[in-house]
Amino acid sequence: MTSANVVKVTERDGALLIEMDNPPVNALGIALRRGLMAAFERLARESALKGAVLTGTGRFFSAGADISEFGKTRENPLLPELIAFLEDLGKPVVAAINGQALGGGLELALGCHYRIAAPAARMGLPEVKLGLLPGAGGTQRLPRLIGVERALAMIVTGEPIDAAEAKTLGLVDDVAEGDLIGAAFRLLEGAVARGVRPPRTRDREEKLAAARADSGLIDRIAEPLLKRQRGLPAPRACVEAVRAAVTLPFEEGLKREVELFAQLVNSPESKAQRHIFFAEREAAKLPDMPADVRPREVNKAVVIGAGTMGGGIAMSFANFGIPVWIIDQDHESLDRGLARIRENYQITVSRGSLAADEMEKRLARIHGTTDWSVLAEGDVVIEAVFEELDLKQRIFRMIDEKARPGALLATNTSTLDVNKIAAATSRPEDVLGMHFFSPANVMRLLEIVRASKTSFDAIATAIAIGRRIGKVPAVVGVCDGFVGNRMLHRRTAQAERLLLEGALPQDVDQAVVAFGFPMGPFAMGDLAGLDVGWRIRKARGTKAPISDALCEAGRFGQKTGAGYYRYEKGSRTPIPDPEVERIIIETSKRLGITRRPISAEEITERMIYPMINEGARILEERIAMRASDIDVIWVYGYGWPVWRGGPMYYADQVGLGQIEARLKHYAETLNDETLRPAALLSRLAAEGKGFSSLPVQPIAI
Ligand code: 3H9
Repeated sequence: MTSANVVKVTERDGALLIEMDNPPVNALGIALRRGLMAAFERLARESALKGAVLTGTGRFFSAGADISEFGKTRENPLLPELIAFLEDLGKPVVAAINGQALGGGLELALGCHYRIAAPAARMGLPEVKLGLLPGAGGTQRLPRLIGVERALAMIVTGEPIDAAEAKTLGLVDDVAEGDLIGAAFRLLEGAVARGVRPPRTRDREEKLAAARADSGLIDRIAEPLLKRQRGLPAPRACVEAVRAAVTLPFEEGLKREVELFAQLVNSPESKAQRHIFFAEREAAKLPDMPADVRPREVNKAVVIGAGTMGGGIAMSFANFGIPVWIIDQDHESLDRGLARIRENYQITVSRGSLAADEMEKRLARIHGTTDWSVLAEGDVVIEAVFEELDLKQRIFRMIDEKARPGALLATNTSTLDVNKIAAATSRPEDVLGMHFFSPANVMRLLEIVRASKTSFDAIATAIAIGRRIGKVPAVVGVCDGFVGNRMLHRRTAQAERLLLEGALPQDVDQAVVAFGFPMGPFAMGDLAGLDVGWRIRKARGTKAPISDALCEAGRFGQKTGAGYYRYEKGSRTPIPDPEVERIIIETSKRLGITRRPISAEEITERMIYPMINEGARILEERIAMRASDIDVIWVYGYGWPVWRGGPMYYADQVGLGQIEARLKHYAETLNDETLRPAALLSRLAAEGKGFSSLPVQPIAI
């Protein structure tokens, strides 16, 4: 891409219109930076030119720096220099913010002398979500425009604001209804006519006054913001950079920002977060999908089953404007399900995260019925009933009879064979798994399970639906538990063993939380309910001695006020319980196991490494296309800390040799064959390679 291709410059009435045209998002890579610099230099050079309007094409002003350039040698002009040149140009430049202006894109607009936005524009500094801070002057210029309090909130949370709010805060001078570029040129004309020196954001000091007069202000504002960010380096650095805007002269503040940015860009946390950014976008790309495949049109959804899962799935559709029917076999379950949906929305409204009228709009999109004929209405039908193959097959026969030709038919099974479910229909090419995670209206992961006869356009449709309802789709193959739960089972087995060998639930949970998960496996078990697994084990004839013992004692988790922990009435805080300790010790004794002290290090390794080992097997079997898909599944479905980049990425950082050695050690000392290193893991370890060296592979069907 040459700079001439990505920047269009046209002359209009003695001024320039500079358009960034670097699809898909106008990322400020080297070609765009050079093109902009050339345009700004021309503006400076040609005395007949009185100023310029800078805008973007498409939905984006600019989504910021080109993230793929980080960690490589970056070429001049760098973004901070480009912006400094623009700000000092001496001729007015108006940013016409046509769409999203994010990160370096917003920083570029902050360097302009005036800003005008389209009503649909959004502006934000999301660098913190990549483990970074705004490194092209954003931490110095934004507080000068909107004050320290709001600037800190935007920079530390990374959340964007809309055009109306930007106007109220003074981030933009105006919002243009209608012709944005025309309005931008009128603004430019007015500035030229006034003949004043173009105002530089760097010179505006008045909004820093409050923080300068009160040395404790920044920390008071920052404290609640940082609390939510789990002690990560980037949010703290964001605060330090904003502090520099207040305490140092502009140039020195900029220097401090650059220093902090350089530290962060090389930090393991940011590298992991950037890995996940790209991995998330790869996880729905199939190497064998023909380029001309298009998703089918979807305007209406049908969900079968008004249970917790079905309700959450229906809410996901309604939240994004898609009307949805819920079918259940009896009125009572249906009414209970619909009431639960209303209750869930009401909780969100009472927390202030949803307006009451928006709740009503969403509820109005959800219809309940016991009449199976509405199956014919659905462009997508999602079955979310009990995990019983017979039942699901019966339902799919009914779906096959009634659903319209071309409808996408999905099962939300988390364990069953999607091929067997598809075989119950006369159109297995339309059938796949859409595995949502609980609570389905909140969790972002969507495992899309490709069965052996699923057509490409069915998969493309499921991906498109997933994106439309705010999910992160990852396409996987058929096996017991698919990718996420199959790996989770390895962790659960070790967690149970650790209890038998000498640990207590709180020891295991603490190690897992210290690693970065929001919750340990036992607190999570209590939240989900222990009785479900107990029932499945009884049906399958398998055992988990401690969990079984707890269930036999009526301890089903939070819902009974007791599980691996006890709970005070109305509280969700787990409290270690001597009664549980007694049950655990007794079970160890009954099974003839001598308990021993177990270190936090051993717990962490046995919580993490067996999952990585299972991930390797999953790759061997071509259930996943890439190691990074597994990372995405764990980050978005199971709370794996994003700053550790997912299990397979983490494994590469630790070194596969080390992981292999520890697994061998545990397999031998614990006499546990499930811990034997997978062949793929051993091969890569022997070659000194990581999972990231593996080429993308089509899913085995
Ligand atoms: C920064 O600015 C640092 C500065 O402060 C300092 C510098 C010195 N770079 O997400 P989509 C690609 S840090 C490179 O599917 P959407 C993306 O990979 C940056 N590539 O579309 C994908 O590629 P592919 C601060 C980028 O409409 C394609 O564009 N900015 C970038 O769902 C389409 O993306 C951010 O953190 C990028 N900056 O969402 C914003 N952005 O098609 C990051 C996107 O090959 N970006 N791509 O898979 C986003 O949040 C979303 O992409 C966005 C669009 C909301 C913009």
